[in-house]
Amino acid sequence: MQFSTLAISAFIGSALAQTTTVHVVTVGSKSGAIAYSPNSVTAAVGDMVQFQFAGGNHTVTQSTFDQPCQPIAMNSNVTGFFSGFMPVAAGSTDTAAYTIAINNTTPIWVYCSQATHCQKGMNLVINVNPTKNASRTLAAYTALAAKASANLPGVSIEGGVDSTVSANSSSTGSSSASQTSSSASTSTNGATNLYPSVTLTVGGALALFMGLMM
Ligand SMILES: *[C@@H]1O[C@H](CO)[C@@H](O)[C@H](O)[C@H]1NC(C)=O
Ligand SMILES: *[C@@H]1O[C@H](CO)[C@@H](O)[C@H](O)[C@H]1NC(C)=O
Ligand SMILES: *[C@@H]1O[C@H](CO)[C@@H](O)[C@H](O)[C@H]1NC(C)=O
Ligand SMILES: *[C@@H]1O[C@H](CO)[C@@H](O)[C@H](O)[C@H]1NC(C)=O
Ligand SMILES: *[C@@H]1O[C@H](CO)[C@@H](O)[C@H](O)[C@H]1NC(C)=O
Ligand SMILES: [Cu+2]
Repeated sequence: MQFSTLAISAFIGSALAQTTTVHVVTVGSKSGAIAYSPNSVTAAVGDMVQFQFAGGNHTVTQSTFDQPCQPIAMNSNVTGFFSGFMPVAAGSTDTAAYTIAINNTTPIWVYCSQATHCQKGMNLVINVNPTKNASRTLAAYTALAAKASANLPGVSIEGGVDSTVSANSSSTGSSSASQTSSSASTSTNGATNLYPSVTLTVGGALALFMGLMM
């Protein structure tokens, strides 16, 4: 399985360091792929999954297993997450990213709500658990998706944090503070953000910590 992990070191002052594992998923591609890569992620509680929009105009939308191309809030009491549409301009060097926090190991089913991408198999699972229910595999989700009569976006953009990662230089990402409690900004130090194994430094942690102390 193609599987990338970033280590984030969050420094609060110089006294305390904390490491968070970030699983990177590439969304689309410059050549027009209608896919998430990888499309199955295993993540522990406290990890993050970062979707990096590499090309096209895609979304990350959470659904139930049974209704693959509908936002999860339509079919359950879970609010879920929706990245909104993330068009990538031709020739852009910065990559928009959308990062979610993993709060439990319940399987998370994800689809792209652009056009018929959900039906075409632009689907992903986090923490698939066929031991718990053998019917609930990614292949079965994709088979249900293929039969969906409509592909619906989320009602509002929520559940994750937006940032920007740069493919070729040190850059500072900005996060959207309203979406999760993790509002530290990130910066990359490498040129290999799409298939990375780099260390991110969470520069905002100190400011956040100081803010909490006031
Ligand atoms: C949400 O639904 C689940 C069952 O699907 C139920 O166990 C839970 O109590 C519900 N939570 C709320 C806040 O209604
Ligand atoms: C991206 O897709 C959405 C939904 O189809 C559309 O409304 C929006 O105009 C698209 N953006 C670009 C820049 O093509
Ligand atoms: C397993 O998943 C299928 C598909 O969602 C569902 O119909 C079935 O009720 C589930 N079985 C159990 C034991 O939860
Ligand atoms: C995890 O919890 C945070 C804070 O409540 C929430 O914003 C986020 O959407 C949750 N993650 C998932 C995958 O539901
Ligand atoms: C790096 O990005 C800048 C814009 O941020 C761009 O002008 C430059 O061409 C890029 N260099 C490479 C090697 O991609
Ligand atoms: Cu798509």
